[in-house]
Amino acid sequence: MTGRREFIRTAGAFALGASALPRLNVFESLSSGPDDRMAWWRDARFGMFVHWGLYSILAGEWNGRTDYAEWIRNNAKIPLGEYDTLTARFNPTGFDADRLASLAAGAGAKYLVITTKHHDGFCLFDTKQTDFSAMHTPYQRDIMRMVADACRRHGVKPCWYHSIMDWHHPDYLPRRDWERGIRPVNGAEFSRYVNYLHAEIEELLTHYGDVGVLWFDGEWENTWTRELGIALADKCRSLAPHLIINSRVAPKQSSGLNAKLAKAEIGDFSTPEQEIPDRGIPGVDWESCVTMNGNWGYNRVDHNFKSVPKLVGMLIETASKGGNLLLNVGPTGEGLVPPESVDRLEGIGRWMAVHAEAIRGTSASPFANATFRATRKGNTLYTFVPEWPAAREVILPGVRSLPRRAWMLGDSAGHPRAVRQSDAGVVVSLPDAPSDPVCPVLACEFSAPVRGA
Ligand code: FHN
Repeated sequence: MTGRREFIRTAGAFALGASALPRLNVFESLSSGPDDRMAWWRDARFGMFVHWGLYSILAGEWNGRTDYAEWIRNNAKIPLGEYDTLTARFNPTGFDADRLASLAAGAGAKYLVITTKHHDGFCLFDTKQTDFSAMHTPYQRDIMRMVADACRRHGVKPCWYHSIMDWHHPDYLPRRDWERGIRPVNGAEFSRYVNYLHAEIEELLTHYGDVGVLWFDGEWENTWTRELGIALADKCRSLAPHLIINSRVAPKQSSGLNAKLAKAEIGDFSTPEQEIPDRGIPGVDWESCVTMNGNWGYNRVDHNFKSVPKLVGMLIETASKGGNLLLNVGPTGEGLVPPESVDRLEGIGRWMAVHAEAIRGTSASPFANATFRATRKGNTLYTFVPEWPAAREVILPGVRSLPRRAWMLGDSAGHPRAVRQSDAGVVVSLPDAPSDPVCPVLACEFSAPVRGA
């Protein structure tokens, strides 16, 4: 790390070799050493998030209100016993793990993070710790087994989301405010819940082969302490030394903006939610998780889906700022991926089929104030041109060395783009028509690695 920090402090130029120029860049991303546990994850840049569970059966609706999703048990104040009757209706015969994994692979996602247990406490896997699981429903199948095997068939890393907060386990505290009267605490022992949590994590990390990431959540209640977070992380690392753990294994150590931009103290990466930090999080591994519509869990009436260009734009934005994007789908109660989500995954996949090299394995943009987003990899700089400039050219601000080669990704003939020097920087000409309907990408290969300021 020091070498890297040293370079940044002294160089401050998007140049090749030694020639220094004014400080160009505040974005920086971490590069991976050969045995770096994080290497595959940093290289991937793009994963799929899957929120699926008992709540998916209700599809966001309760007592006439239709604006719920995975928080329906709490937000609709559904008593425990009543909610548990949903297990008798959990029989997602339409669920096809290969379909899910191939949708992820087809979109260009290299890992898939699926809810093994969300806050409602329902487990989608074959656990010996509770009967509140898919094994004790008409479905009687281990969904984590199905997903792990299917992911491997499609070259996608299986990863587990697991909620620390648990609205079902009798020893989990605190109770929901509204259920204190109907669900007394008497005899509840939080330490017993912690043992339960550890036992389930052991099952999840030892029964399904290599798991890429443990994506914890629900760590914000006052019963979950930093010490418990450290103990859980240690447990995970002892069971799976290569595992990547997110920052939410432990409660945030700081509040407000600092917390959002803070380096994960105990986990391996920070997790901005529904946002992409303005300047990324320099020097830190981070991953923005976002919904495709307005909900994580399935909501039948929520058709407010982001467009393919918007979603591709978010993938470009996270990569250009040195982070990963984790894009969510919420399957239905039958286990089907909503058609709007399928359309968007296939649309992103069409763009990634041509442009993945400008996302995967890249580092953050070397430019601080450019009017466009960029990524870099080795000697190549990728410039994203969603708005086709009338001048049919791109200026690489402050760049003093002419690229050896410049071309549009996807241009099968690889027509070289003309380049010239100007006071403002290198100017690269663009073809008359955009090379891609969503976001054309200009590639410039230099004679030396493109390094940040
Ligand atoms: O409460 C959860 C929410 O349901 C969802 O799982 C998101 C996904 O990151 N995390 C929590 C809210 O921060």
